[in-house]
This record gives sequence, structure tokens and C-alpha cells, in this order.
Amino acid sequence: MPEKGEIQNEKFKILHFASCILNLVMRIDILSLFPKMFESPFSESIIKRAIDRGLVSIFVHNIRNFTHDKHHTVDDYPYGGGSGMVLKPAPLFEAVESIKGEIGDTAPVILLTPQGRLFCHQVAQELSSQPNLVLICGHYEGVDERVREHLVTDEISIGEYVLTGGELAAMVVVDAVVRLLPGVLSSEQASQEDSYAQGFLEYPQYTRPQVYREWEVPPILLSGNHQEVARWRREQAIQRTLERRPDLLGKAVLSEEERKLVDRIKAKRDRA
Ligand code: 6GU
Repeated sequence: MPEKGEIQNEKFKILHFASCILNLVMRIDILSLFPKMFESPFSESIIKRAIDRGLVSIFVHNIRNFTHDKHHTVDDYPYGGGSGMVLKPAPLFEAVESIKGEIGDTAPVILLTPQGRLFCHQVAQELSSQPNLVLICGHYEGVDERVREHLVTDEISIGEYVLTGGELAAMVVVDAVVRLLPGVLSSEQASQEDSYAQGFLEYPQYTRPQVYREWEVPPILLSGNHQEVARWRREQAIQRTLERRPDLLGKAVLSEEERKLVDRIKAKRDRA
């Protein structure tokens, strides 16, 4: 009998082999002026495990390595004047072209910029079905417009605020995309995911102890009645969504009973 670890190991080897044949391994290339920023987020927890299992490969490239001058110049003054610096086109074109030499010409090339389309669960799902992603982290006052026009195929922003650079945004995108890849989450974790995809916020969670500082866990969760627990959670999720994100309920699929519940909660709220 093999040890448990050996079985696991064999399982992962077979999984990896099958993934490669079926082209399930995603490759992500990131272009950045600060590649070290990516070291810790990708070497912990779920993303690390996904990399170790061969479910995703992530390559971080230093844009400076694609310059040819002595000072490795990546930026320059804007034509027409103005404050701030602009990322030069040549290093970005050459970096992306060198990556395309390895992965082919069809991968989305995504610029992280506050001017991009807003990132959300649906965009994460869309990106997770791609075999390759190329992410360019914008910086300074921006990038030369010719990069937008002739190199980039998509522009993404992670929210309505301005960051100092695209790196943190790229990490957010990678994290949200990688956790959707087949085999990254356990089926239990993956089904949790559904709630947001289905248009709900999560229900409240509790763990031991049953009483903490005199605050008790809702008794229904201790009842052992799975049906009642499921119903309570659904109610809580709906109530929370109504209170915090009523806009989400538009796309939620509700049963007849749940629809009535929504109306009851709304009526109660309107009376208050
Ligand atoms: Cl993608 N980049 C920067 N610099 N700021 C942002 C952003 C991206 N998304 C939101 N703010």
C-alpha cells in the first residue's frame, strides 16, 4: 500500500498531465516596473497551492529588461507638456511581442488602468476561461496612447479610486481569476461561490464557542435540522442583500417562497 502522500502525489501528477493535454493550465504573464511586489501574494495560501499543483503558471517580467539604453529608461516627458511622466511604447511592445513568441498571438493583452472597464465577478469568469492572459501594470501619468491603440486588447479598472500603479490591481485580478480555475477550490468552497454569482450576499457564519462573551449562536444552527438551517441561511442571505445591496437582487433567481419573503421584508422596512 502506498502512503497517503504518495497517492496524493500520483493524483497531482496525473491531474497535471491531464491538464496539460486538455490545455487546462492557465498561463499568466505580468509586465511590471516592480516585479518584487508580486512575490508575497503569489507565495501564500490558495494561489501558491494552485501554482504548486500546476493549475496555473505565473510569470512576472520586469519592463526595464526590455529597454536598450544604458539607464534602462521606461518613461519620458509628455509631448505637449504637462506634469508627470508617460510610459514609453517600445519596452511594452517588445515585452509583449517576446511573450507572444512563446504563447502565440491570440491572448488578451490587458492594461490595468483606472480608465478601464470595471472588474467584477462576471469579468473574472470571462477571463478564467482563457488559456493565457497578459497583464500590463500601468504607471505614472499613463502609457503612450499607441500602446492602447495597437497592443492592448482590453483595459480593466478594479474600482473608482486611483492607485499608485497597476500592480495591486493585477494582483486582485489574478486572485479572483485563479480561484475560479477548475481544481483550485474544493467543491465545498466552490459552491459557496455560487451565492455571489447568483446575486446574493453570504449568510452569517458562526463557529465555536456556542457562547462568547454572552453572545449566543442562533439556536437553529445547533438544531441539526438541515432543512431548517438551509432555509434560515437563505432568509438571512436575502435579508442582508436587501439591506446592503438591493441592486444585486435584480439578477437573483428566487423561488415563489423567497419572492414572498422579499416582499415581507420590504413591507416591514417600509413600515419602519
Ligand atoms: Cl487598474 N490602476 C490604477 N493605477 N488605479 C486604479 C486601478 C488600476 N483600478 C482602480 N484604480
